[in-house]
Amino acid sequence: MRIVVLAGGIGGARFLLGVRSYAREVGAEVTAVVNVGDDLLLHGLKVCPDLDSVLYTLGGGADPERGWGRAGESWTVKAELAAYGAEPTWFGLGDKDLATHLVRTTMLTAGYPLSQVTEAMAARWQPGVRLLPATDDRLETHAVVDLDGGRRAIHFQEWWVRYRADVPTDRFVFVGADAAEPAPGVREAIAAADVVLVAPSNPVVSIAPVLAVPGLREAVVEGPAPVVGVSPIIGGAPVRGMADRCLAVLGVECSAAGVGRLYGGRRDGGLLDGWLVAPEDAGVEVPGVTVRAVPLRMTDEAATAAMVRAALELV
Ligand code: FO1
Repeated sequence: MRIVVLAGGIGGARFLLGVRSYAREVGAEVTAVVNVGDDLLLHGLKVCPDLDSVLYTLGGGADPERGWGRAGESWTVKAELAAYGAEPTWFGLGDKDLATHLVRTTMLTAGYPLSQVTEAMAARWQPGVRLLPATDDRLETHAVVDLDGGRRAIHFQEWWVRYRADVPTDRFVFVGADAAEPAPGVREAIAAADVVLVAPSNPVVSIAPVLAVPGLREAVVEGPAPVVGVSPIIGGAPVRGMADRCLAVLGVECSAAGVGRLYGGRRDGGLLDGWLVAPEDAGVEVPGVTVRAVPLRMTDEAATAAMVRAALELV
């Protein structure tokens, strides 16, 4: 069996631990199509937060509490950069994490596409699933905000880390999306999939930028595989992160129903055949979508694997 997962960062990484566990149990192959909209150039280095969260988490190198960056990290270089007054100081790059960005930037500068860089890094981390960036092309999520009396676009990371979403926000834009192509292997993986899972990642700034790559959403919706999403919202609140703030920007209700309807039923040109919601949200209805209530707290790999099993039983 072949499973494709559309995923973002921290929530996506945790979910992929369960997908991998389930896949090992049943002998399935897993391909993760990971968001690149969070990526940014910083101190001359290309940082890919979602790919790194997935790589470190599946490779056993992630700091479990933070969810991003490395375990046992040190911040010597960060302090030195701050001593020089090198901006931005609001985005912390750990010393171990820097090696990842140096290797990635060196390979990108040498002309390797991000998908091949990711493959090379997976050789070290052995994530146990195939990791593909949604695209090898530039695609950056920016937030259009009102700041200092004027309206302007800031990089998603500035919105997320520096302002913690606490700034009047008009909309998100996926810069470069219209010229981007699915990374090599993405279309093929989706076409060959027996099921496509939408991880409980942030629907607005993690899943949407994946689906914004021209041809990617179509590959999923027109593909043979049933599509099952997992709600990132339980009882009206995001399990982690700021999906509530992001949904508010779109004017979408922060609920399992709201996100289910945002993705939409495949029958009506949307994405989903199935939608997993938490017991707290039992009874939620999404037109044209089979909804099932199961425990959705990813407390450990077994709990997450049970979610994956429930998703597959649903279709
Ligand atoms: N998040 C923060 O809240 N503060 C940081 O200083 C920070 C640094 C950072 C460095 C590398 C990296 O891969 C991720 C980092 N993140 C940080 C998390 C990042 O903003 C989020 O993981 C995603 O981009 C949003 O899902």
